[in-house]
Amino acid sequence: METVTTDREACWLTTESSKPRTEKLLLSLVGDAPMFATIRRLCQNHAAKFFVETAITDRDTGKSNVIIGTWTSLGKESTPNLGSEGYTIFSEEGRLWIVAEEERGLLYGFYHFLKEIQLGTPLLEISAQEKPANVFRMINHWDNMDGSVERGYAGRSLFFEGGSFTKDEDCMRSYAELLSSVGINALTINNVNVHEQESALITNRWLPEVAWLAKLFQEYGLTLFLSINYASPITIGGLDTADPLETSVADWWERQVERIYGSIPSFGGFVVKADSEHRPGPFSYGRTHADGANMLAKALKPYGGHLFWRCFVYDCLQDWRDRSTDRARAAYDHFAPLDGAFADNVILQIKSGPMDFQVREAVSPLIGALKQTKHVIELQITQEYTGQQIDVCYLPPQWKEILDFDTHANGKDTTVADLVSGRANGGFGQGMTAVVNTGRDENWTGHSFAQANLYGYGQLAWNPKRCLHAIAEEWADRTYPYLPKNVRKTIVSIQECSWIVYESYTSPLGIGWMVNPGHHYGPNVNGYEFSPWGTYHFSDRNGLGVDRTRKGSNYVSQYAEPVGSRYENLQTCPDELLLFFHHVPYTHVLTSGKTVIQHIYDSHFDGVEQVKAFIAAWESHKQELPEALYQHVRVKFDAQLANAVEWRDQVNTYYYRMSGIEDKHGRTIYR
Ligand code: BDP
Repeated sequence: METVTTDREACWLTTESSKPRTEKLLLSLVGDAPMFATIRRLCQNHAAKFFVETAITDRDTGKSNVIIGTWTSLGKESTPNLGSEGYTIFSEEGRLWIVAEEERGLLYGFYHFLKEIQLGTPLLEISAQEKPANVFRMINHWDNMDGSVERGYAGRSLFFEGGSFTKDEDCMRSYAELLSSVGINALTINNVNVHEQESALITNRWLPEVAWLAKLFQEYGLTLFLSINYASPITIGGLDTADPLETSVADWWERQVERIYGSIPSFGGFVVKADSEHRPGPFSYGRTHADGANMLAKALKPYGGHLFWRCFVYDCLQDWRDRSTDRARAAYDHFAPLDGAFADNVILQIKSGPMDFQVREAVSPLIGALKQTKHVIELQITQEYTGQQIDVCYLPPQWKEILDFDTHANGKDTTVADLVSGRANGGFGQGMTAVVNTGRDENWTGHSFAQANLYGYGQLAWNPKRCLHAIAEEWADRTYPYLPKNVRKTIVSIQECSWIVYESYTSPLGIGWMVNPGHHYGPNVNGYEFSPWGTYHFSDRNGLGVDRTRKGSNYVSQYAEPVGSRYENLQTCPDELLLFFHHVPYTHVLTSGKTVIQHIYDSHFDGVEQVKAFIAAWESHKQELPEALYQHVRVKFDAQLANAVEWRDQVNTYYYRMSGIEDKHGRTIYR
């Protein structure tokens, strides 16, 4: 078995100090919170290196300059209610206080302190009053027990290899630190596509290993969940059905859940992908998704467990037969009618867009349509459709656009962020989850710059209103403190425009899907055009795009008004989503004033030039960069450029041939 490398390359948490501080750190941990063991370790591993000397005591000797404790243990009067994860940092009588209601708040308070220490803030100027916007700030691993990672671009699984657990404690602790340092508080460790091997994770064969991991993660405020196979009663239980209304099935699940909680009292619950892409589900028995989910939720309920039930449900074997078979409609069509029918510990997990993590999609209309059902939004940090951690594609700007989107679900100013956090719907929004981008690569994420996507996800899940630029700068300052300021500035500016650059050389105007089937990297204009996945662009000699208007699939009607009408109307539909909603001629004029065909040519030529500009900027700093970092990024950039050129040539050539219209700037289109 391959060994897991624990000697990790720098990331935001582990970089050395470039400007050591002149103070001593005399830290008092007051009280008996079990979390203090974690904080002590974090202090020794990460904070101590910034100070000339560090000492930790377990009571306030009066000499300490930083004191950590709950309001109760410190005998202090509590400030405004910041909940179990919130914290306050303030200075009083020449000392710094990190205080919270509960111990998880202390952990996050300590991370905040650590961040400020890294950034060079004077000790007594550190001040904060924080509480997370979202209950769940979760990540989903798509890891398999053979060590492979579905849609993983950062090496093999951190958890599994060769059909077993890697069980590398140092690596697991580093990883738990990485996640909790950005406020992530829950995770699944195995793929939503649960194959035979992983079905056994809930059996006694593997429960001790799962329990070991769950306990370790719990020390960092992370709750462990498992993805389960809906058909487990058959595949591992020896029953001949998984019908949710069969008593034998419900009893079987109750027994499994009882056993799991017997070994893992902190267990979070299950994540289920059912009736989707060949996975089993309640449809096989003529039952609804509410029937399926509620049966499992009932088993989890006595232990406080949650059931995350994914809404990524569509028929992947049908073609576009009529308007009802538009794949974009599927999640809403399946789940909106079931609003209110789910148990209160079921949380529906809704992909951010109605299709599947494309570089640009409309926001899922199911978010806002659920008024009486708990739900989270699901994002994709792993760059399946966005460059696979070869191309730079910094995703927080995409997520921020989604979170700021006004659904009008309860009238104007009902943003996605307000819905998923529960602020706009009386707590039915339960937060955010995302398919993560980490693996066993030394830098965790394949491309070092891709670390920023995990960082940004954590920041936005904690506070969706945080300034994007501040997040990007903070990540760069913490990750590359040894680089001159101007180099960090270059990195930040590359990151900040990278999503739009990626969009410009790939599929145009929201049309999506022109990727190679299967692995999803690189262009293949018709790769998905003639297969039954529901992913079409309908290009012909007259025009292109998907008609989702009232005359087409009527998908627009799933939105609250006036959102639906804005998309319906060619004049008000935003350019970047035009082909997601409309089938138009090549000569259609965008609000930008360009024709669609000219936009396609221009954006593809520009996209390649932008990647060349990234490379030129990187080269201009060659002397200031350590050789390893210079090479690492340069190699990726070269691959990105080759990819961008291929996209440009295939897409432009294809549309030149389809439309017969010349580029008005007379550039050479590969024919
Ligand atoms: C798609 C991926 C596939 C996943 C699926 C899902 O290509 O590997 O299984 O999403 O979310 O994007 O279930």
